[in-house]
Parts: sequence; structure tokens; C-alpha cells
Amino acid sequence: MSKRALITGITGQDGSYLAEHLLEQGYEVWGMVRGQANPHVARLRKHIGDIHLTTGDLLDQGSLISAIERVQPDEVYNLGAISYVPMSWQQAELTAEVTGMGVLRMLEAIRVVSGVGQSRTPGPGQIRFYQASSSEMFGMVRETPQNEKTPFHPRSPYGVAKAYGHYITQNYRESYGMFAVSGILFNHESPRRGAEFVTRKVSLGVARIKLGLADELRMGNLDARRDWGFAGDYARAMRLMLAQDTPEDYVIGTGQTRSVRELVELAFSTVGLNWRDYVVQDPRFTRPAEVDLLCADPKKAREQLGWEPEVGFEELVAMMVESDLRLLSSSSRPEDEPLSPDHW
Ligand code: NAP
Ligand code: G4F
Repeated sequence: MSKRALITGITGQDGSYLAEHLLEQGYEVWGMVRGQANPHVARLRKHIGDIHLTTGDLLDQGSLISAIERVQPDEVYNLGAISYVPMSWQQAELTAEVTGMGVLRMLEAIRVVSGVGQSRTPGPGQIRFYQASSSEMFGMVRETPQNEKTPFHPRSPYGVAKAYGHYITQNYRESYGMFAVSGILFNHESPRRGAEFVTRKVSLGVARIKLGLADELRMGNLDARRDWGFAGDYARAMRLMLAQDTPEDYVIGTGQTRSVRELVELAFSTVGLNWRDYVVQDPRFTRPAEVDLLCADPKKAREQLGWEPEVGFEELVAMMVESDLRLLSSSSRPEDEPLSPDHW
């Protein structure tokens, strides 16, 4: 019997890679999608055929209960969130509701539908739950590199909401014995990354400049450092966490940190250009509070999950720039079609 997985956030970057990975592993994959005509669904269907969809919204408790009742999953991957950090200052309350309280609602849906804490205690057939926690929770870091025991000091409403999601997942594990785990994932990127995030903004910007479609790239803080990996590698780690005998949290990252300046320099150099000729610093992209440095200590994941990243930083950046060069050169793209993350 194949396992059945339900993924929230399936229309996002990670949802697509996780769906592909679980299909390869023989799973029956269901995605929860919101809205009555979500434009991201067509993109998903185009790239990943063999999935089932059900409706639901992390803001709506009843819809989550209905989704769990309908799908009867073995595993739930909660990837749905408002995930763009700057937006979390503009819509702090909505971010708390979707990215934070949404986790509680999904845990409650699983608890209610499985009867955990009432008629039944969790047993071998229980629904396993994965929460997409974030290195953004470490914020103003207390130590480097960051591991599973490093204290949190979030620096954005997004980071605060993720910390709530992390702790409520841990609490449901301890209160009800649920198989509920958090993956504390560091930044991971791909050609499917939303255009608002820095790596994709840079790969699209470099491609536009190389093709003569733009003559500058306006950026925020070039000194910030991140631990950037490839999203496809991180999807493997999510499944591995739910395949363990005991539910535990894991840090997932490469263990290497680079500055935004290094990212920009490398991306321009892949097409033979000097970034200094094109990059303009623009205070509009500076944040009210910054996370200056993130660097993972993925030792536990390596030793207990046998997880290793396969794609390095240089390969990742080249992959993204080449993909965007192909995208923007494509004659199949109508001239008046706006560039958006819809273009994978
Ligand atoms: P993403 O591309 O921004 O995708 C976010 C997903 O959340 C989309 O599918 C979106 O669906 C969905 N969503 C938004 N509001 C929702 C709501 N009210 N109810 C249900 N679904 C909703 O994010 P990602 O990069 O794939 O990241 C996946 C998860 O990992 C997120 O929780 C993110 O915070 C977390 N994370 C990401 C990284 C990273 O570096 N990528 C690192 C650590 C943690 P629509 O199509 O409806 O908009
Ligand atoms: O790509 P970013 O927007 O990612 P950020 O804020 O690190 O968040 C991402 O990773 C988190 C994991 O740590 C996830 F939880 C979260 O959902 C998301 O996927 O920005 C990276 C860095 C920041 O320090 C930012 O200030 O790049 C800096 N940056 C400099 N100029 C810029 C820009 N970021 C963006 N988006 N745009 C700029 O022009």
C-alpha cells in the first residue's frame, strides 16, 4: 500500500519539489489549494501531473478538518505560509494568522479527525505531521553555526510567527504524543523560487541585463549573510524526518555562509559581467530589522537522517541564471506577458 501525503503550500517552491520527490517514492500525493481560481494551480498541473487536489485555507479551521477527513493522509506536510519576510511588516496580523496560527489549526484538524486526546491515543497508524520551521527564528543569532539547541531571537513578524508554529508543534508532540516534527530549514533556492526573494531577483536581474532588457539592478543590504542550498535537496530531508522511529526536530542547511555581495558577484561573473557596473544600492530594499548572519550546523541531520546536500552554491547560482536566461530568451513568451514567479 502506498503512503498518502497531504501538502499545504503545494503551489509554492517547496511544495512542487516535495510533490515530485514523494511521487518518486511511490506516494499518493494530495495538495491543499486555496481560493476559487488559484492561478498557481495551472502552473503546478503543467509541471507535476499526477497529483490530487483538495481545497482549504490555513485561515479556516473547518476547511482543514474537511481536507483531513477527505484525504485521510498518512503524512501532512505544512508548507503553506506567508513566507516573504518584508511582507510580514506590512501585514503583520495576517502573517501571524497564516504562518503562526495556521499551524495550530492544522494540528487541531489532525487531532480532532484522529480522535487523539479524546477516545484514542496515537498509535502506529497515526497521522505524521511536518512543520516548515525556519532559520529566520534564530534572527539575531546567539551562536554560529546554529543548531537545534540554539535559542531563538526572531527579527521580523514572520520569524515570530514561525517561532509560534515551532513551539506549538513541539507542544502537541509533548501534550498528545503526536508524531509532529519541525524542520528548521535554512534558505533554499531554485529556478522555481519566487521572484521577490534575493537569489531569484539577482538571477532574473542578471539575465535581463545580459539580454539588454535592463541596465541596472537595485538591491538592499549587500552585507547580510545566508546559508543557501538547493530546494530539491531540502525536500528529501522533509520526508526523511517523517520516516524516523521517533519524532525530533532537525536543522537543515549546508554549513556554509555567503554574503549577498558574494551572491551578486558570482551571478554576474557567470555571464562574464562585473557586478559593480550594474548594482545600485537602494534604501527601499532595506528592512526595519535585519538578520545579519545565518549558518547551519547540520550535523544531527547528517548523522541521524543520513542527509547531505548535493548541489553546491556555485552550481545553484549557475542553474538559476541559466534558467532565467532561457526563460527570458524564450520565443514562446509573449512580449506583453509580465514576468512573475508563474514562470518556472
Ligand atoms: P512559497 O513559495 O512562498 O509558498 C508558500 C505557499 O503557501 C504557497 O503555496 C501559497 O499558496 C501558500 N499559502 C499562502 N497563504 C496560504 C493560506 N492562507 N492557506 C494555505 N496556503 C497558503 O514558500 P516556499 O519557499 O515554498 O516555502 C515553503 C515553506 O517553508 C513556507 O512555510 C516557508 O515559510 C518555509 N521556509 C522556507 C524557506 C526557504 O528558504 N524557501 C526556508 C525556511 C522555511 P497560494 O498559491 O495560495 O499563494
Ligand atoms: O531572499 P530573502 O528575501 O530571504 P530571507 O529574508 O532570508 O527569508 C527566506 O529565508 C528564510 C529562511 O531563513 C525563510 F524562512 C523565508 O520564508 C524566506 O524564504 O533575503 C535574503 C537576504 C536578506 O538579508 C535581505 O535583506 O538578502 C537581503 N537582500 C538584499 N537586497 C535582499 C535584497 N532581499 C530581497 N528579497 N531583495 C533585495 O533586493
